[in-house]
Amino acid sequence: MLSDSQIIQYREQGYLLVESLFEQDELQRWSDYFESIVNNQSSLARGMVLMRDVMVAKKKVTPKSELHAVNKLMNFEDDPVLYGYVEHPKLVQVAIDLVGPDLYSLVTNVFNKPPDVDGRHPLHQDLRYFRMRPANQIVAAWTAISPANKDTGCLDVVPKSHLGPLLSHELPAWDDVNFAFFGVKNHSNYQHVAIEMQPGDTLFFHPLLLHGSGRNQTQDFRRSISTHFASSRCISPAPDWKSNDRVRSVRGSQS
Ligand SMILES: O=C(O)CCC(=O)C(=O)O
Repeated sequence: MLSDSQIIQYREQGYLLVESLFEQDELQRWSDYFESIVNNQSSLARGMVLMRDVMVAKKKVTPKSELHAVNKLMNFEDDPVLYGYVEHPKLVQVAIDLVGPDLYSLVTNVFNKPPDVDGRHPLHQDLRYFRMRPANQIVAAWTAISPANKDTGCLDVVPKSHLGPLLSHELPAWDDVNFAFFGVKNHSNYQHVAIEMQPGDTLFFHPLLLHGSGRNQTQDFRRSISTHFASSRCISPAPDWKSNDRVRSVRGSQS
């Protein structure tokens, strides 16, 4: 259960860092399983997509291994191992504390920022991708599997930016922009803070919070696992957002 001061911090700043929410063995299981999918030792669940980094796709970089080629795995709702993250009682409890009970998951990702590529993600607001409202009944969860720091390309956030409107987005004028990495217009004008995290730490953030991530300047992977939750009270224009093929009711979220 979150304390009142943690909930106030989330409401005022637009994000909350919960340290050590997961154990090392849980993270290892998800990480090993992710690697086994990339290395073709486990199969892709229905709808799962492995994304290659754009510099690898353009052959500007020759990856040292298949793991060095992949920047994310999307849509793991139908994978019981990885979806165990979304249904983890500790994660669900924090999400309930922030947006209320009866949750649905919207988006799922394992992020695998590899070395030797640009890999930056410009500042953006996730609400751009969601049809349901209100925004304050949606929350993102992003858990570090490996150390996320300024060297490996941790998340950067613009505190309190969730108090403003949904802004216009465009592709940044960089040479190598990964698929659909839209950023807010004039993204370099915003003052952001780096959120350095140890494995198991989890950042919860509001869908209007401006956030992005820098380049991985190390030879390690910066790996994380992430989802978004929305309350069943959210509504959307027809068709109902809950009828989307990737949306799932989160077991155990009624409590
Ligand atoms: O993991 C990252 O580098 C960026 C993730 C992100 O921006 C997002 O989940 O919206």
